[in-house]
Amino acid sequence: MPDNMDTLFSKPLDQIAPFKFDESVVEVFPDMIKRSVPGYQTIVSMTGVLASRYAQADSNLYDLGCSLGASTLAMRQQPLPAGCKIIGIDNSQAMMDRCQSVLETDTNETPVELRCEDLLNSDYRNASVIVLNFTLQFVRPEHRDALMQKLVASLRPGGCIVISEKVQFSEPELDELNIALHHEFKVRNGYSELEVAQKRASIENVLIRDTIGTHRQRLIEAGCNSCNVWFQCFNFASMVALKA
Ligand code: GEK
Repeated sequence: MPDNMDTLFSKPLDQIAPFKFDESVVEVFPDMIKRSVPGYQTIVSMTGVLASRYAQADSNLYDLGCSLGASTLAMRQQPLPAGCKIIGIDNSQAMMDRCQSVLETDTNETPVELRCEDLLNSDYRNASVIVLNFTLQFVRPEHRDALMQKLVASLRPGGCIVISEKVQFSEPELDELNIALHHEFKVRNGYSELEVAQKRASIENVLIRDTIGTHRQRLIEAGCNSCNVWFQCFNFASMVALKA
């Protein structure tokens, strides 16, 4: 079935409300994320490859902010050692309801548990892989360090964390350049200038970017031993951090 086209911001809006992951977003989500996030499909499918490389027998693989389960499915469709379980967490009930029906169409055998809860309050244990694909950016900045400490503490030695984010540049001229390139990317993917402007206004105080340096420092301070940017396009980057 073709994805429903994202037209949420196509008409002029009198008032632009802060962006929420509600039913209207769920309806258009696959189209929205593919046309808005450069490299999304590469990042999701390589998340499966990374998971397969670092997953350990009898451990948990977490997909935080799992939305409709794209990264969960990418992991589930790769060979994984015996006894792995994937745990998908998202605090949007609308996302989780749709995610459940998406997963029901997948026949792979690795067990998946979905939890509709705030990832800040979740219990993490016995992890070998933790994925945050475009999710940490929606967690209030003051909670990010403590969350990462909790996540890395739950990670087994030899495990990995995959974090994909829209990032900020410390140099204003580079930040401006990358925002402009991303804007052009969206226009070339069929969004109008009005749609780009209204979406930006809606998401402005909801999605808060960190620099790659801040992500790296947070991961290392939380107990990871190394961190690599394995994908970057404009102001979108995916990092993998390893715990020895
Ligand atoms: C993908 N990873 O397709 N607790 C739980 N979930 C949260 C929280 C929170 N505190 N804050 C935000 N979310 C997916 C895409 S989308 C990214 C992730 C985007 C959830 C939110 O409900 C949404 O489903 C997801 O994080 C972010 O690979 O839309 O740009």
